[in-house]
Amino acid sequence: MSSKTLLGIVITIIIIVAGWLLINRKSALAPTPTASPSASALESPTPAASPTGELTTIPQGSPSASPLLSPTPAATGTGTPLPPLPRPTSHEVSITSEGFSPTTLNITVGDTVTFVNRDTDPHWPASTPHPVHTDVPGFDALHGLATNETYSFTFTEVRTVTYHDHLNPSVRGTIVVQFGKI
Ligand SMILES: [Cu+2]
Repeated sequence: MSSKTLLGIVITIIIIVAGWLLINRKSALAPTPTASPSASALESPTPAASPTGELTTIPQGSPSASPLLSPTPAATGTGTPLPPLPRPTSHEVSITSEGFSPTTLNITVGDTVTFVNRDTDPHWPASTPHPVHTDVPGFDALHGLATNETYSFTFTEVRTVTYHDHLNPSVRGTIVVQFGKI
């Protein structure tokens, strides 16, 4: 009986001690997270304080820094009317036995024109003059396009471009590259 009672007391003490330790842990853990935010809160004012310290020591740094900051919101303010700026567009010129269609195409600088051979015979779009194709460097399919084959070129200069079918130089076309609307 007495040993059982003793055992019961010991177990009770163990449970109490265990419970006490558990509570202590929780209470010890609880302040830790609250302590770390407060520590970070203490750290954040510190760098904020050091720039102000630099500003007083180096006055040149503060004027250059503030003009840099003020244009940023000004740029976002002007950014609102910017969406109307033209976006590069793709255009298609089909090639048939009758020639290029459309014969004259108006595009905006930066736009891409894709030539599609809709004919059974091969066609070779290339820049003026024949046969060197040097007027618009790079504007040259370099081979006769097979049926349904495409060739794309992006026009980056504001100008009127003339081109032809290298396999039938009398077949010509014009692309008018215009400024984008601002
Ligand atoms: Cu040619």
